[in-house]
Amino acid sequence: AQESTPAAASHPLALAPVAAPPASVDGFVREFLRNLNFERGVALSSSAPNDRYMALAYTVRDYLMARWLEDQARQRELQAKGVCYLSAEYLLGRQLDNNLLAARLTEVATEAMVACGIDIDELRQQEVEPGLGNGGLGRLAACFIDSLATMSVPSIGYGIRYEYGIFRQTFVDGQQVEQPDAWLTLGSPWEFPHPEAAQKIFFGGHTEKTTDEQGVETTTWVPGWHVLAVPYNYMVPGYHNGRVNTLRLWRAVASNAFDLRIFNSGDYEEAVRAQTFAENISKVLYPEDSTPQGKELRLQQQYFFVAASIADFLDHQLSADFDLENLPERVIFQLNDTHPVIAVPEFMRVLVDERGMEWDAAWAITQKCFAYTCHTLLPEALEVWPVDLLGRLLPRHLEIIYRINEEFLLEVRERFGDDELRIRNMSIISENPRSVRMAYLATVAGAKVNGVAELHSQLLREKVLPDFDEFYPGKFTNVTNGVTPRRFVRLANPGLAGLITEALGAGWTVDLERLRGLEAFAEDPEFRVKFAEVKRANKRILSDVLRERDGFVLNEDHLLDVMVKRLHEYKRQMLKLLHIVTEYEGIVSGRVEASSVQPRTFIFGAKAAPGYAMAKRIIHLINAVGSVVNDDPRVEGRLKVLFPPNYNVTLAERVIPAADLSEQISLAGKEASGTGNMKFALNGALTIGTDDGANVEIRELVGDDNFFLFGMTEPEVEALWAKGYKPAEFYQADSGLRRAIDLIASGAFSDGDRSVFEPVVSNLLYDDRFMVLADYSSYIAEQAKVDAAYGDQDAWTRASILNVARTGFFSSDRSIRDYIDRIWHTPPIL
Ligand code: B1N
Repeated sequence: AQESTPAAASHPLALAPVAAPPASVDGFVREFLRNLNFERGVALSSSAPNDRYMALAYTVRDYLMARWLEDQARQRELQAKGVCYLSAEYLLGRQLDNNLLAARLTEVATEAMVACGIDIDELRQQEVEPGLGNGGLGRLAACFIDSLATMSVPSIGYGIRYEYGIFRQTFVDGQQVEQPDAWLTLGSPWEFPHPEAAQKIFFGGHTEKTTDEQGVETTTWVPGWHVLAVPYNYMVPGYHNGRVNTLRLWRAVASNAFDLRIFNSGDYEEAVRAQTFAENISKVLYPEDSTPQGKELRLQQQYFFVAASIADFLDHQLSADFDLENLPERVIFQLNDTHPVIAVPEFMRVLVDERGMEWDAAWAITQKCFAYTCHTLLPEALEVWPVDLLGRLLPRHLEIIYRINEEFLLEVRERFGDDELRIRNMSIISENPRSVRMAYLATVAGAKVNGVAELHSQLLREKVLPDFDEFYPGKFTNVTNGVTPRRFVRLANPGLAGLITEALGAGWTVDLERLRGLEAFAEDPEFRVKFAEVKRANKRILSDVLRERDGFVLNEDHLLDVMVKRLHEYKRQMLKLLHIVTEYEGIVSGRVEASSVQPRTFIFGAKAAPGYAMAKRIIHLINAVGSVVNDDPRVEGRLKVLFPPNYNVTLAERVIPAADLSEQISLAGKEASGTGNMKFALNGALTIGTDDGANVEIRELVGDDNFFLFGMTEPEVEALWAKGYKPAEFYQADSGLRRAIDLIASGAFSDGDRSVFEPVVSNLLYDDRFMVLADYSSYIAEQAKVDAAYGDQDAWTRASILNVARTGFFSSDRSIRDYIDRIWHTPPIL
């Protein structure tokens, strides 16, 4: 639009974006057929389902387009303070339903498809979800951009357009096998590529210092190579507010100039190789969750996307005459974990080297323009980059980091004297091997640092960064995570959504605290019946999905006990498994009458990082236990273990609304927040959980009577470590635990081969870093209470309603409000 010719701009039709087509069934049908014919080049009669899906998606876009163009223009005109959310991951999930809902088009589109003789459900199934994230951190980013749009906060999400998202998980003989996630192969109707707006991103080379006549020293970076960053824009429509924000994901493309040089040398193969090398940068999402790999390509990805994003913001979002001194009143860059932290030295480099600003002025601005969210407590999960790697890839940035560190440590000395131990502990550079601690760099640079749940933020201050908390009073804060009620209640659970609207009216979707109004309905027997019917209907829907998808049979009378999350030892899928094996062992040993067992179906969903051997063995064991338990006639079908492969957002939307029991059983002090825990509670599952992450806040809100608490508290965990933890002692002391572990060790789940799961067993007995055995007896006792409680269905339903009524706090709209109040200070623009 900025570059349109005067002639084009003077045409009366060109003065504003083309209006949306009429929001009628007829209008929709026309637009759909136009797209099918003109964009897909097919007639309805000869179209494939993918053609129809694409045309439907294009049609939804067409309805959003005018608003999107207007909002982009307005955001530039107003120059109001806005958020640049920098995240290496966005786990978006399918777009079609979300965008239909936001644009109030669901009914019109459904009727229009009926009029065309098309089953819209079949088209929904066509969409391959963009899985551009690993788990909670990436899904949180997706919830946040939804809330930012819904709350009309000026903002833009920046990230990477991975060609391959999180791998597709399959099981072969019960073991995980990863397949590439080729999500782009059938086309991607939701994105708008802009190759003409590509940014050059430089790497490598060396720096040179020059001193002018006045003795002023300047540094220039002479890079060794570069790639192009091509932006792909996605619409992020707010819910029913007519706003459409932007998510901008960068794709790496080889630059022509670079290729040409090699090509001219006559080496064609080398030219192609160079192209492949460049385009590798956005090829694949690293599948490690909470465990950084420290690979060079990963650092390339990180720098690639933040450098492109900063340049994009400074070059294209600011008005031409913008005075950079005023940046803190104009933008806040939110760092989603340490992955984008290289943005800090990049921002300094741009201000000082490219824009000629004095170092001190630039640093003062930087310290106001960044804020950092930490998502972990696991020390091994805090990213560090070896200095030699950084120096090779980004020599100028390493110099800048050194200077930031030097001046920071000088300040520390001024305050605390030459306390060398403290200095060493606070240095951004650690020794052996010399590395940059990215969390420290983010903490020094950030205006604010936040954890993601109350307990996590407290432990972050007290255990992980205590010296920084002391040095920077007021810098640390908390923003408890949240989830979007649009996707995870309205779309995932239409039955419940309808019931809530019937009871409370329509406003709850954007004001989730209104769910409080359901407390009164918990006492209404008729409402409880309806509520229980919704849960049952959701189980039926899940049952259909699992039959179709995996050939599983789900008994809808069972208590549905669900543990879905990444496979990680700290999350303790093994504890869940020991419970199942204990129940099974009780029956087959004859100590427990099968007919007296509360029928339960256990559902697992979990991907393991491909290089995480123990996690993969645990997956194997879950499948092995499942195949033995499910087929043993002595169990009389009362225990079932289902592990659908490839758990993702799409499956979550079916599993969560059907669940009775939500498993949130991490070792206290290890799960930063959790967000699945919130989704389950909002959909009426009761939680069995430890005092960890946001479980603490869930329990406070729903009340002790409506939450199954077990296990050690974080201080108790600390005390047990201090005293000396010997898992074998717990094994000796509890006969149920002994029998369960012995059964696994006996080869009962591996055709008598004791070696297969020996590493899992000995890890538990002799190491057990996450204290599974220490919490076992408390977990088993609490599960007995779950069984008893489920026996009184009406009381269970009441507790379930109270879970929904009291967890409105966990809307991501509230999280965003907290970010605005405590960190961003970016008022919504109305
Ligand atoms: O972030 C979520 C939290 O709810 C979870 O408790 C937390 O485990 C999760 C490196 C991570 N922390 N760290 C990561 C992901 C990918 C990666 O490469 C670390 N994910 C979390 C949202 O706050």
